[in-house]
Amino acid sequence: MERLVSSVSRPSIGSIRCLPQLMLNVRGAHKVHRESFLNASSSNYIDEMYEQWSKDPHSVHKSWDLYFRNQVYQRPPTLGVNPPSPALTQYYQMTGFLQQQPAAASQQQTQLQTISSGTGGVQEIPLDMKAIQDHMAVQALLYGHHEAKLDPLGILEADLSGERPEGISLSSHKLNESDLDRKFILPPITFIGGQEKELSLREIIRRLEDVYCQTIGLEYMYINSYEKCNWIRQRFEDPEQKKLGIKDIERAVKRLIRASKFEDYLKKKWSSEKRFGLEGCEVLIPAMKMVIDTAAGKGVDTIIMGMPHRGRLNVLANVTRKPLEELFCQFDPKLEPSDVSGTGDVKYHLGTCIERLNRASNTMVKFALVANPSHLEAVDPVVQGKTRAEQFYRGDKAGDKAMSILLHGDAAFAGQGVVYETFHLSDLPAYTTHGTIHIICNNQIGFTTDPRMARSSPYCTDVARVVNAPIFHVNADDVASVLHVAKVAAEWRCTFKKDVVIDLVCYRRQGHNETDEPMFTQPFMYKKIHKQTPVLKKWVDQLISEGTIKQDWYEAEEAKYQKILDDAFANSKSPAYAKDKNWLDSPWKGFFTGKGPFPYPKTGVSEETIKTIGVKAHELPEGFALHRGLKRVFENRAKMLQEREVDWALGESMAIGSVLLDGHHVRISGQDVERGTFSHRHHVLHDQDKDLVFHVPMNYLSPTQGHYTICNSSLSEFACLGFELGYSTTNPNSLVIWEAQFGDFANTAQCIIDQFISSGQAKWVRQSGICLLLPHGYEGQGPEHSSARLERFLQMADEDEDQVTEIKETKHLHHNDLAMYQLDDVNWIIAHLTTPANYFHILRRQLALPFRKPLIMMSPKSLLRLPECRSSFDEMTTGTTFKRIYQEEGAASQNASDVKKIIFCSGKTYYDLYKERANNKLDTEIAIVRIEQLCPFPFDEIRKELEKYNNAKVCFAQEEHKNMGPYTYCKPRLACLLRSMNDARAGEINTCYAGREAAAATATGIKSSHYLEQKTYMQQAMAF
Ligand SMILES: Cc1ncc(C[n+]2csc(CCOP(=O)(O)OP(=O)(O)O)c2C)c(N)n1
Ligand SMILES: [Mg+2]
Repeated sequence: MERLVSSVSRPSIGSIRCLPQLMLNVRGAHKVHRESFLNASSSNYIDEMYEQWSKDPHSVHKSWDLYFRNQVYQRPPTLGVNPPSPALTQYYQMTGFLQQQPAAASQQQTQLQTISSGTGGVQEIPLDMKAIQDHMAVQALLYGHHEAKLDPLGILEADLSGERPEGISLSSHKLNESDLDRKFILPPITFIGGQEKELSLREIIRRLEDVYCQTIGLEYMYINSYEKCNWIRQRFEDPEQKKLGIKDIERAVKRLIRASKFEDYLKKKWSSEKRFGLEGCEVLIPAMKMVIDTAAGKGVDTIIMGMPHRGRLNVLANVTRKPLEELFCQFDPKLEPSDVSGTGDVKYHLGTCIERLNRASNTMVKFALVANPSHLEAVDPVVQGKTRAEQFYRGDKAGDKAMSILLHGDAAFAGQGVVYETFHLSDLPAYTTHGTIHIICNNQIGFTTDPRMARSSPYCTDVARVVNAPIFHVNADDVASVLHVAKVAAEWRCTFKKDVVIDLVCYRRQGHNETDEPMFTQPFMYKKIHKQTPVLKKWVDQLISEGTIKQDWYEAEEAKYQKILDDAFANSKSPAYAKDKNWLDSPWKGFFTGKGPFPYPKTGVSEETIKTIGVKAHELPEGFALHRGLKRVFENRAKMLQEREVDWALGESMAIGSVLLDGHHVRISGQDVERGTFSHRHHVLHDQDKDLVFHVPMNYLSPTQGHYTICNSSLSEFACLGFELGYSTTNPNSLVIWEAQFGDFANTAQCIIDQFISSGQAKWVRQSGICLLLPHGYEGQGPEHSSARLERFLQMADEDEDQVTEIKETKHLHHNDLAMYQLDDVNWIIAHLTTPANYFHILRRQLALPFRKPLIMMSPKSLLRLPECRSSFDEMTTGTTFKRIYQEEGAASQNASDVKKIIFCSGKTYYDLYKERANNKLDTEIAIVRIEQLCPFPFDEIRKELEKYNNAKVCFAQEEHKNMGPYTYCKPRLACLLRSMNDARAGEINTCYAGREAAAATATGIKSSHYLEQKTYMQQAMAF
C-alpha cells in the first residue's frame, strides 16, 4: 500500500490524502461517535459527566464510571485562550464531537481542557488544539491498523477491506494543506514526540503513521483504562523500545534457522507424509521463544500450551525441545510403541510434557503441550482448566508461575464458538488463569477457503475484543516487529494478568497439507507465494548486507543444526524412543506405581465421620442470616440425620465431605451448582442481610481437610466441561465434577465428550477421573428437560456386547477381581443409580481406584425429594461398598423359582415399578433388579440373578423411548449372558420390553401424552 505521508519535507498529494485518513476515517468517526467514553472530548461534557458521577456513579455510562474511578480526570481550573476556528467547529459538529455542547463551544471560545499527563502531571491545553490533537491521536490509534501493511504477500488487507474510506480529501473536511505545517502541542496521550512538546501536523502524522501504519497494527483503544492504553502506547510509540541488541538478533536468527531447517528436513525425508508444516510462518518459533523468555524472566516457570495442527511438530521440536528422535520415530511405520496399549493418534495431535532450562532467564521451565483432537479450538478450555489447576495446586493465586499460551489458525479462531466461550472464562473468579497469550498463525486461508468467504468480522481476531484484550497484528515477514510484539505481549500478560492476542499475518507456502494442491483454489495467492522469498533468507540477507551478522557465522549455525538433525535421524531407529509415555501431557508422578492386584475398594466411612459432616456441613458463622426456607431444609436434614438416614443431597454431602476430610481437593462446577438447579444442594449460603456475604460450610469441616471449590459457571457447556476436564487431568488425587443444568444440554459439549472424555486414554494415554452429573428422567417437562441421552454414552462404551467379560492378561495392572478388571479395561463408567448410598459410594470410589476413569452419571430430579429414596447410615459405614446391582430383596426373592417375571431396570423407573407392583399385588410374582452400574456391565452379578429366577421371563423396563435409554445397550448383553449360560430365555429378551415406543424427540411436550405413556409402560411391565 502506498505510504500516506512519505516525508516531512514532501508536502505531496499523499499528505493531503493522509490527513483525513488519520483524522476522519469515516468508519472511525462513526465508531467514535458510538463509544461514549471516546465520544465526549469537550470539557463541558466531561464536567457534566463528572458532576453527575460525583452525585451517583451509576447515573453515568460504565466507561465514564471507570474513567473517573481511575482518577485520571481532574476538573479544569481555568478558562483558556484559543478559539476554535469556524472550520474546526463545523468539523467537530460534523463528527459528533460537539454534539453535547455546541453553544458552549462557540460562546466560550476561550475554554481550556485539562487532563493529566501520562506521568501524572496536569497540563493546560487550548481546547481547539487539544481537540484536534486528541482526535487525531485517537483516530490514528484506533484506525491506523486498517492502513497497516500487514500482509507479507501484499494481496489482502488483514481487515478484509481494500477500500479507503470516502471523503478522504482534506477539503471535504474544511481543512487544507496549509494546516499541515501548523504546529500542534502534543497531547499527553502520545509518546511520538519523544522530547518534543509540539510538532507540525505533517510530522505528527508521519510519526503516527510510522508507529501504527507499518508492519504492526494495534488495536487497544477499547480498553477502559488510561493506564493500560498508555502502557501500550509507550511500548510502541517510543522507537527505542523496538531496538534489538546483537545478542537478541543472533538468538532469533538461530531460532529461525531451526524453525526453517526442521521443515526442510521433514520434507526431504518424508516428502509424502502429512505434517502441516509451518512454512510461511516460521517466525512463530522465535516469537514463541520470545514470549517464553520474557515470561520466564518475570518468574513464570510452567507453561501450558494448546495448539492446532499447523506447525505443531516444529513447536514440539523447537519450543518444547522434545528430543528429535522421539519425533522422527513417529514417521517410522515399523516402530510400534513398546509400553502401553491404546489405539493411539496421529503425530500432530499428541501432547507432551518437558522440563528444561530456559537460557535467557537461566531458570527451569516446564512445558506441557496438551494433546488434542482434530476439532479445532476444542482444546482451548482444556488448556485453561489445566492451567488453573496447576496454579491451584501450587498456590499460585495470581498466575505468577503458571501461564497458558494458545495458538490458533485464523479461520478457526474466527469460526469456532468455543473460542468465544473460552474468552468468557478468562475473568471469572473460579476460572481465570490470569491472562492467556493467544497467537494466531494467520495464513489468510482455512484449508481452501478464502477469509472473505469465511468470516464476517473485519479481522479474524475480533472475537478477542469481547474481553477488551489488546490485539497486536504484525506482518510475519518483519522479524524485528514480530519479536517486539511478542515481547510486549508477554510483558502485558505478566503485568496486567489479562489476555492478549498476537496476530501473525503470514502465508502458507504449501497446500493445507503437503499432499494438497493449493493452485486449484487459490491460483492468484499461490503465484505470489511461489515467488515469495522465505523469511529466513530475507532477514539474513538484510542482516548480512547491513553488516549486523557475518555470512560465515550464519553458515556455521546452519551446519550445526543440520548435524543435530542428522544425528537424531540416525538414533531414531531405536525402539527405545517409541514409547507412549513420551507423549503424556500430564504425567502423574507416584500415582499407584504398584502392579496389583488391587482389591475392590471398600468405600464406607465411620459413623463418626458421617455425623461430623452432618453437623459441620450445616453450621453457620455468628450472626449469619440464613433464609427462612433454608432453615426448614436444614431442620429436616437434622431430623433425617437423627434417624440415621440421608437423602440424595445429604448422600452427596457425605461423599464430598468425606473425600475432603481425607485431604483431597474437590471441585464442582456447572450452571447454578452452588444451590443446585433443583434447589436441593445449598452448598453456598447467602446472608439475607448483606450483599455478597456467603458461606461454604463444607470448607469448615476440619483444619486439615482438602479445599472445596463449588462454583456456578458461565452459561457454556463446551468451554466449562472442557475446562473441568483439563483441571481433572492435572492431579489424580482430587474429585472434579461437572454438572449439567439438565442432562439434555450436555450435547452442546459433545466434542469434549466424544473427543476427549470417552477416548482420551485410548488416544493419548491420558487418564481422567472427571465425573459428569447429568440430570435425567421423564417427568413431563418436555423434550428438552428429560433426557441426557444415556444411550449415546452407552453406545460409546468400548465393551463388547457379544462377550461376557472375563479376566484376561493385561499389560497394565494385574487384577483378580472381575469388577476391578472391568473398570480398568473400559473407557468410562456409566451409572444410573437409585439410592443416595450408592451415589455416596460411587463418588468415593472414583478416588479409591488405582486408576482413573471418567464417570458419567445420570442424576435424578424427582428422586431428590422422593421420601422412599433415602439410605440408612448402615449402607455407608465402614465395610460397605458400591453396589453394581441391587438384587430383589422383597417377597419375590423368598421363592425365586416361582417368580414369573424378572424385570431389569435402572434409575428412577425402579420406584415406579415398585409402586405399580405393589398396587397390582404382584410382589411374589415379579422380581425387580436394578442395574446401577450400566457400564461396565456387571455380567457376573446379573448371571446370579438369572440363575436364581430361573423360571422367570426376562424383561427390561425403562421410561425412555425404545430407541433411547439403556435398553439397546442391555438387551444384547443380557442375551449374550443367557446364551453363555445355555439358557433358553436368550431369545425372549428381544420381545419382553416395557417402555415408551421409539420416537424422534426425546420426550413429549404434552402432559396428557406423558401420563398416558407412563401408564401404558407400567401396564406392559406388569403383564405376563
Ligand atoms: C471443528 C473443525 N471443523 C473442521 C475441521 C477441518 N479442518 C481442518 S484444518 C481446517 C482449516 C483450518 O484453517 P485455519 O484455522 O486457518 O488453520 P490453518 O490450517 O490455515 O493453519 C479445517 C476446516 C477441523 N479440523 N475442525
Ligand atoms: Mg489459516
